[in-house]
Amino acid sequence: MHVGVLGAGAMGSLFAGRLAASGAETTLLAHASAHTAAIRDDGLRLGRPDGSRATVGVDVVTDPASAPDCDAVLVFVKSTDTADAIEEWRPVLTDATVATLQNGLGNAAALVAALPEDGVLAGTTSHGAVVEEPGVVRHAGTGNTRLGRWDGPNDAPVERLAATLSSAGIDTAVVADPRTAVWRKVLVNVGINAATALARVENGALVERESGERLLRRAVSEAARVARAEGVAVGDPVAETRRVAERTASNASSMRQDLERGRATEVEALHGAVVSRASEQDLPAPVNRTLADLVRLAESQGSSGRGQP
Ligand code: KPL
Repeated sequence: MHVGVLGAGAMGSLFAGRLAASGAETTLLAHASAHTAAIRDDGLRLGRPDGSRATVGVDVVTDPASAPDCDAVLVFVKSTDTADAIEEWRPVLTDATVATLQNGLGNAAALVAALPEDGVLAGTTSHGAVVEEPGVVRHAGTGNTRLGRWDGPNDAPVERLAATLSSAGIDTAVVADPRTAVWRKVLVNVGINAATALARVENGALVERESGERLLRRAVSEAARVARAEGVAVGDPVAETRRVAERTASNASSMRQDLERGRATEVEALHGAVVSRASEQDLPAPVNRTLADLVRLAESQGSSGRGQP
């Protein structure tokens, strides 16, 4: 099975590296950057959670016109870039099984609207990864990956993709209801990302300090009411988010990294999406609305306002 990995951020690079290292036919599909040039020239230097390092040869394609036919494409671009990525890489996506493992609400719907519906899978992954410098990615923590067909029952291509990922050391479960998996991950992100980005603290601060604990609980409980109003069974998302904050205590959340580097954040696909879905359900969402506005304000300062590169 030839797997395309769309997006060369930390997670896309990690998945492409693990797949290529396992011998799976893999192509990293991404914009040209110092990172993709370093991977092409010197291979991907992949740090493992146990501290060991390996250099993996990964095929990189930066021009959609030169992309190979792929059986499956894993989408890892930031949710802010989903629509552009679909347009740009449409020829590769049209005939493939396409799986979004991105953060946020709305990515699967954007793919379904643009591509043949029965080709779209959605899911989540909780691995931790960081691009340390161009060509160097550290797998900071192992996690779980879940995916399933967005509309319709799972079938052989879904099982094959999950098996290919699992053989590459990315433990992957096929789930019957990827909407629930996506919402559950969104609730975790809603509880952790904006608060840690705005306060510039590590994830663990949200379980170690009362103020952090309060923010986490309020943001998650409010968003969980929206999920439940949409008919999604979210279990005990506050407890789940606390567990993730504990497990990733020393991590800088992706939103914190984005803000500190002056990059666009995924606020619209997380808190922004919760607020608009809350209003569709006639539910209040003052905590998520405030967090979203604060992140937007911080984002509008850009890198110059924060003194970061
Ligand atoms: O997914 C994450 C993120 O930072 O986006 C969490 C789970 C919060 C870990 O940092």
